[in-house]
Amino acid sequence: MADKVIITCAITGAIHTPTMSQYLPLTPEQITEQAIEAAKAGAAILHLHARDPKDGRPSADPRMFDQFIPRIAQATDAVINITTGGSTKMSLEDRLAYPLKAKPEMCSCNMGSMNFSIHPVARRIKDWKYDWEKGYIEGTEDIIFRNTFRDIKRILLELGEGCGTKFEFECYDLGHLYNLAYFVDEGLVKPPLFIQSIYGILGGMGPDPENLAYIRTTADRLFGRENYKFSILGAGRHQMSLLTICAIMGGNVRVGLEDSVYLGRGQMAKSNAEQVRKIRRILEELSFEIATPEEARKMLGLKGRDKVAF
Ligand code: KMH
Ligand code: ZN
Repeated sequence: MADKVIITCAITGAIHTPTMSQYLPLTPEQITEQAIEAAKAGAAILHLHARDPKDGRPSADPRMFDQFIPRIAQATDAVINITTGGSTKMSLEDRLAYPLKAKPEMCSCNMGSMNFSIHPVARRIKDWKYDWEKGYIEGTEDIIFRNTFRDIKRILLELGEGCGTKFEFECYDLGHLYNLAYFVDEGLVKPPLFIQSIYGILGGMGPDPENLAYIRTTADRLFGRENYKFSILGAGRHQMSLLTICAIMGGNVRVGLEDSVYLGRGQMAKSNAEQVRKIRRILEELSFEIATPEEARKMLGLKGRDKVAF
């Protein structure tokens, strides 16, 4: 029997800024409310970043995470997945501060250094809500998202071995699968793996369906299909169509305002839950079943909510 489909919802991220959507959750209250609603709509995993509530800029401050992670955990049984990517401007030290404190069941782990840019979007925006946004978005033209082998090793050792945290391996390019295979060979990563392949970020793979097939067959060859769960996210307007293809290929899906602020062509998503409900509707029409948080824990070999520190 085919696996049920795990829906991950990435609630706010660090790519979009307040000007890009009035619905982007910024404050602990907004993040809490949208995360709970997304879980109720069917998201088994909630991928979470923090922001400064004063002006919505990305934050790595553990005091910010502390204002919403325990509240979300109390209200839902969804798997809490905390970013270690943070934003491209943060140091690894900062990116790891809250994950090491919280020891969650799952964290993201970005599998290579790369250009990671959204600067062309700045040309289309005339009025910015906050001062920091324009420079932040334009500045991505000249930024490297740093994830060296040593950085990744540190995450795997300190969070993986040290805290029993498993990872959402964020792979933006074919080479990132080979980087992951290197760490499997080194014995630092053990199955089942959760591979989140990413399409449509400027600096990574484009959103062509052919790339999906190529990544899937390469992952089969490198890891063996029985040893990993496949998931994808499509940035921006490619989100829903790529996710549908991925499910048909036996994979899992990630939605959320972190990856796209749209629901459909020219239509803003009014909440994260709205995107969860849309992909759920599509998948259920195609006779896929949606995994509960407990089923996702089993599929991904997670340590369980009773072993986290929040
Ligand atoms: N925003 C995604 C394209 C992370 O948080 O570690 C990548 C991401 C990175 O979610
Ligand atoms: Zn993220």
